[in-house]
Order: sequence, then C-alpha cells, then structure tokens
Amino acid sequence: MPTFEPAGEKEITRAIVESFMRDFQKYAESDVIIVGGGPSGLMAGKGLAKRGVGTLIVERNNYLGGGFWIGGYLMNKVTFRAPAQKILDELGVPYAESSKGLYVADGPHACSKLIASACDAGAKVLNMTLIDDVVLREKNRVGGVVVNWTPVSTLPRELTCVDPVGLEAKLVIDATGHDAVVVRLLERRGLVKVPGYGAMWVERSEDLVVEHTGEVYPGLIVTGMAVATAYGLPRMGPTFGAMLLSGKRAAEVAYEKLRELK
Ligand code: 48H
Repeated sequence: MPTFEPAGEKEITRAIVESFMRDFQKYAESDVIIVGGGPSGLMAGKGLAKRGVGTLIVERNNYLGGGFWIGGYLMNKVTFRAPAQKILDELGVPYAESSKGLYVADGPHACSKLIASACDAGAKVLNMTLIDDVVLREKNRVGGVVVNWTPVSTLPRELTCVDPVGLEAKLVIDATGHDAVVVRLLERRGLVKVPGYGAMWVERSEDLVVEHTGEVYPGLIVTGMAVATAYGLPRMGPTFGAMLLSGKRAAEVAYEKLRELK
C-alpha cells in the first residue's frame, strides 16, 4: 500500500492558486491567441507551439475538442477525405478506409490524440473562458481579446457587474466554428460584413475552406468552419479533413505574419 506525503488542504489550495496566477501573468501577453479549441484551433495551436511561438488557446467550455468528439447524427465516428488521413498518421490515430479516399476513425480517440499533441507541442489553454470583445489598436488592427469567466455570462446582468479583462496578442485566430465569434464582433462594430456559411456541398466546401484560411482582417486570421461563415462558403457536414488542414494552414500563415511583424 502506498503512503502519501502529508501535504494537506492548504498546500493543495496554494498549489492551484500560485500555479494558475503564474500562468495567467504570462497569458496577459501572447504571440498568438487562438479563440476556440475545436479541431481547427487545436491544429493551429499545435503548429504554432511546435515552431516555438507563444500560443494561448482560449476555450469557453471546460473541455477542448469542440465538435470533434462526435461525428454526424450523434454517432461517434469521424470521417476524413484524402489527403487529410496523413494528419491522422502524424497523430497516431488508427482509421479504416471506408470507400476510395474516405477514411473513418473513432471520435474520442482522434480528439484526445489531437488535444494531447497540441498540449505536448507547448500550446497553453485557458478554459471556461469566453471571448466577448476584441482589443483594437491603431487603424483598428486587432491587438487581443477581451475575456470573462464563462459562468459570468450565464448569470443575469443585475447579479453580475463583473468587468472582463483584456489579453494582448500580436495575432488572433478565430477558430470558433459556425459562429465565427471574433469576425462577428468586428461586424458588430461595422468593420466587416459576414455572409454566413452556405448550404452543404462537401466536394466544393473542403478545398474552399482551406484555400480561404488566412488573414480576414488586420491582426485576425480565420480557420475551420469559421472560414465558411466569414466568406459565405458551403458547409461540409460531418467530415473533418478541412478542419485539420485549415488549422495547419492557419499556423503557417500566422508564423509568416509574425516574421513580417518583427
Ligand atoms: C471561447 C468559444 C467561443 C467563445 C465558441 O465548432 P468547433 O469544433 O470548430 P471547428 O471549426 O474547429 O470545427 C468544426 C467542426 O467541429 C464542425 O462542426 C463541422 C466540420 N461542421 C460542418 C457542418 O457542415 O456543420 O469548435 C469551436 C470551439 C468550441 O470548442 C467552442 O466551445 C469554442 O470554439 N468557442 N470559445 N469563446 N466566444 N465560441
């Protein structure tokens, strides 16, 4: 039988508070903030962190993965069209070929491997945190995000006069999926127009989403399903190849932009 060390409640509480506060000091300023920890945001986080870029993923839920845990129609099988299976090989996710060039894997296995690989690469995560505004700088360039605890947003306004705080970054990536939250915040300020995503057409959608992944507005890169929303592209339904490849491309674009900013 193991004998545990005699650390008690106060030591446990202090360990949590001190470690969180130390991290939060760093989170106040990142190279890149990724809003949303679904498949595209995680791929972007992995790609940037492995290049040594200070990367923070801000996620409103307490879990990462977004829609990647489950495939279509509440069935936990996720599909990928070639060439996206190469990413599964990189992540070490097992899969089977279902028809020519179409691959199927278990959602929980694929999702947990992707989360682990983003964390292993060095991406930091601030979860239970909701983005509710942007920081704007000279010429309205995006310079960060405004965040609050997710539970604050679920309480009635008259109970919670809790001001949010700002986090600065050289670049922000909108990986919030269908809602394209950061792009919509710019629309609310009259800075962009958002057409919203189009009807389903998988053969057209996936290439277009990857092609359009990039800087949608000064300081803001868009990836994943948010690309379809930002540019009015068709949706792809329950298949994830474009999410993975778009996230990978977002990291490449962000890395290049950071070099230009130096
Ligand atoms: C903090 C936020 C906020 C906020 C949202 O939906 P996701 O999985 O997004 P993608 O683009 O990586 O993947 C989309 C895919 O899952 C999907 O649904 C597909 C392919 N659909 C095709 C179709 O035709 O419908 O993840 C987005 C993440 C989630 O974890 C959210 O909780 C998080 O962003 N998020 N985090 N602040 N304001 N809004």
